[in-house]
Amino acid sequence: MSKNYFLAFDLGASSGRAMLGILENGRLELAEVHRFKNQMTRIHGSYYWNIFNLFEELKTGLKKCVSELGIQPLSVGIDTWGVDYALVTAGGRLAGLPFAYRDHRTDQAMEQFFRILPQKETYLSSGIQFMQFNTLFQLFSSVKQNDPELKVAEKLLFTPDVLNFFFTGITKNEYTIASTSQLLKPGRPEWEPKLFEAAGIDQKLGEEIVQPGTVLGEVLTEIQEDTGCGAIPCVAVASHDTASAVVSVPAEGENWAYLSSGTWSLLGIESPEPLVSEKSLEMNFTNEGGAEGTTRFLKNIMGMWLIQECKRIWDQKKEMDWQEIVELSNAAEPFKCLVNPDDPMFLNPGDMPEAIKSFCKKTGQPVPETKGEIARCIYDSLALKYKYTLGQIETVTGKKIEKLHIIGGGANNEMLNRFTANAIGIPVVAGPTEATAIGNIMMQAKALGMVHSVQEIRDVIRNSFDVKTFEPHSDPGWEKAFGAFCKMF
Ligand code: LRH
Repeated sequence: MSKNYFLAFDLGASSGRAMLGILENGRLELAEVHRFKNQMTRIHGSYYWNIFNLFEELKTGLKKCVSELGIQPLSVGIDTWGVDYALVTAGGRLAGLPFAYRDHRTDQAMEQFFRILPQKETYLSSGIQFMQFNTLFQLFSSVKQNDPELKVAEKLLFTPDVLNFFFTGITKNEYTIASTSQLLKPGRPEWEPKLFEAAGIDQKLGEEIVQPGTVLGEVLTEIQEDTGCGAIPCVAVASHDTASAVVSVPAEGENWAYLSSGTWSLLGIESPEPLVSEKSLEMNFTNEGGAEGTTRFLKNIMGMWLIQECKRIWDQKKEMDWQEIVELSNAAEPFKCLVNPDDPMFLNPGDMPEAIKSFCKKTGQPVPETKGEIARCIYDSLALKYKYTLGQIETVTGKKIEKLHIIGGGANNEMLNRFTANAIGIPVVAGPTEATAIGNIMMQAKALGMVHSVQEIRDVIRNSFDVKTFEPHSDPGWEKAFGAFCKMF
């Protein structure tokens, strides 16, 4: 069998990549073609994404693939973070720059929204975890603020949908990314009119929803001219990054959970149907759409953002590397103080080390002073939050989780993998770290008929990438710390 090449565009909140996938004889290899920085742009106190720059970077990636590597990929696919969107006018132009989800305009949006549609009804109609930045609340805030963009908007496209539109001229909403909006019915690729109405937006904004693994169409002639690629198809992959990551969990059998670990920690299970109940509402779990009609029943945990933001602040004085941060925290006293990583004060505090200190002070704990103590507090708290969340999943499903697969860049942190295994008391299987790009590539391969199911995709992944298992070691320190941690909720 010959080599089959696919190009994945994988965009995160802090960086983006063009990754080449080479599929041959049931094995996948990866090569990074292009990497670039992504960041929110602050203009007059509001935060935006520079979507046009991202588009240019994707084209640079495709161009490098064709001209520097001499490879014409069979197709391209795009995955990005969730919830953010652009509004498109009748003329096919964007109505303003897309807001970034950490923008503060939604700080009070949920409470105001629940006065129109009560919280319980909103949850039962959508099955989605309440986060102030969900598209539903972003659009509601725009209505409240009388944003003129809404008056000229004809279509609502999520970030990967917008980029697919720039590449192909086709305006569709891909299911997994649309499911992060809190505008769909639970577990179904259907808009929920009640939610549009309560937000005060026109349901006509929603486009046709396509399933992951759909060939959208060929890339436009202008893309071919700019990059030197041929008339290749653009595939709507599982275009929410977490959905792509879940596709590439190298799991077999049942009773496993995944933790997609990056800026966010997404901890959950793959469920054949949505789990929407008073219990899941109380625990504030989400039911996002997955490949092949599955539901991603999971919890969005604030994740590595906390430590990434500390590093950003520390770097302003003197650049640090990750190894140094891990070593300092490993040497620091364990469980000296703990934070709830999901406290809203950590969403975008500006100065994260100060926010961590102030949480500890506010909750009557010793205040971490050194970088090592702050980092240790974050890592301990994350491992404990994973334990807490796994317990919640077990309560809802009535099943014991026997293994946790950690995928994504966070799986590189061996210390945290060790902490997590010890905290949760079951084995942690770490890898692959390139899960989102792999899921993206393999859904392209599926769209082109080279693999036929997610199960087959996972066979290819097990065949292609090494994983590392961390067995739990019993440590009474974790149980004791967990007791203190649970008191925060
Ligand atoms: C992770 C992620 C996550 C949330 C957040 C906004 O990158 O997609 O699943 O939706 O970004």
